[in-house]
Amino acid sequence: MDVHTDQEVGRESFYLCHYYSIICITAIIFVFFFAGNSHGHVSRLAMESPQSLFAQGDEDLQVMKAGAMLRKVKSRSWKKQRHFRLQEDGQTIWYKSRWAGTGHSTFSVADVDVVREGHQSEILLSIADEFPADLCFTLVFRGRRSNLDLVAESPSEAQVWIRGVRKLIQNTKSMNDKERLDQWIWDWFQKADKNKDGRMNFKEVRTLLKMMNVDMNEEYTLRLFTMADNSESGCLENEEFVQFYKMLTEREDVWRVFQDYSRDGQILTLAELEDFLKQEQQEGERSLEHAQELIDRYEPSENGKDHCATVKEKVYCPKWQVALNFQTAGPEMDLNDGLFSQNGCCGYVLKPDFMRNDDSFDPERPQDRNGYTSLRLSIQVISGQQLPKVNHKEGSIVDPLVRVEIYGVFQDQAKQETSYIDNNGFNPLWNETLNFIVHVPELALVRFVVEDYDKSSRNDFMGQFTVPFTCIQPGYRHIHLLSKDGTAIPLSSLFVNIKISELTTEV
Ligand SMILES: [Ca+2]
Ligand SMILES: [Ca+2]
Ligand SMILES: [Ca+2]
Repeated sequence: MDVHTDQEVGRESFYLCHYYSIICITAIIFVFFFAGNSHGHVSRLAMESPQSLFAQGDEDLQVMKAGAMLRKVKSRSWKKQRHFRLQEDGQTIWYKSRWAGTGHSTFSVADVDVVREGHQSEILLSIADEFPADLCFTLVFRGRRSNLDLVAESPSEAQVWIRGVRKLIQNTKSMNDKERLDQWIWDWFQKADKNKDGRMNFKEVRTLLKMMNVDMNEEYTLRLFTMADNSESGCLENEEFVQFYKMLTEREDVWRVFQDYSRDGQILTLAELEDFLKQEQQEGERSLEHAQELIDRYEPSENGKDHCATVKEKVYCPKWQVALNFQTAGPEMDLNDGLFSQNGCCGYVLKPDFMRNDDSFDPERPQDRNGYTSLRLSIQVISGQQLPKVNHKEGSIVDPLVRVEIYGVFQDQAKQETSYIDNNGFNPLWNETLNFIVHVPELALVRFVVEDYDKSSRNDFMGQFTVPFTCIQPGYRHIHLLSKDGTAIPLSSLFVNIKISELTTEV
């Protein structure tokens, strides 16, 4: 278990944040992808990766695409030549040893946090006598993945890689939501276009769905495919594929929430959105302001404006599609929302008041402390989005379940889980509510774990997210899942509705 209990840490005056996985419960954000009119007027996506387009115009990146031999260093005695190159997508770095046959490794520049120049790691420092600083650099990854220490053949070669990777990181960071989504769709397209003709036939689509962790019945798949194939060519080209992807990612669960708050089911007015933020998200005073911000941000795009006359102060809901944009609410945005932000991101949080100033607190008997109130935490686990695969075989699809675990004082330790959903890691719907009583919320951690159910062996871990109870915001939220090594799993999330109330009656 990678979460420390709070009895352990609570006795210190301060407890360090990195005991916790970084937190990311993002505010709900409505983005309505405008399907436009019946002629399938969707935003254009050239079937070319945005990163790849970026890479085309840059000299360093061209050199990286051609590839180079770099020495990978793991210790003073382990330093081996590997062939590194940037792949066509302008995003993936591929490397292999000369002896590895077809075996190779890859990583995405999106997972690289920074590039350090020179002897800026213990390992590179340990070989400083052998390789001068101007040949050495370190790629530092997000999460718990270990650094990659590299030595180039010449200082100029080192510079190409240092500058190149930095540019790619910068470019990834500056991509807007639309570009990120385009990149994402493009990546899927590349993976699924087995015969590399730049079009998606029905067989490729079937394979794609399995790669995306969904076992969809053939008839329904064919229906979506036919709907998306506007040109009736029997294949999905460019925009048609985008259309298909959008149909796949339609969100019934979100649509229902929208219906609850929209009087006519088409439009959410400023007042209705404010109402939603106040009632459901419990945003209080900020609701109106936030509602206005959301509307300004997600008002119909140019396409949408053509279609429906724009009226300020309204959020439109297209007839056939409501999509929530969690895909793109990436880790960058979320990381700062967590525990660190409680105290200006300085890396530690003050121990709760009652533990510093109140002798009546005994973790074994929380009821005895002054001002004790316990809380009811009710988590409706609604749905999952694009959960990761456990087994990379194309035909293998997960049977996901969600378990919520509470860590805290002895009385608060608890676990509860949903049932599992057969064969659907793409858009499973649970709609199950898990209830907990928390006696010392200040010391409680809430961990969401997703597992692949297995009847004949232990369940497999799929993803998790852990958040201090005090950082939980009630309401409809998306929880972005992290992998075992603590890196974000792109687009993978749980949709939940969280309610916290004071417990008035004895249990
Ligand atoms: Ca094809
Ligand atoms: Ca077509
Ligand atoms: Ca299974």
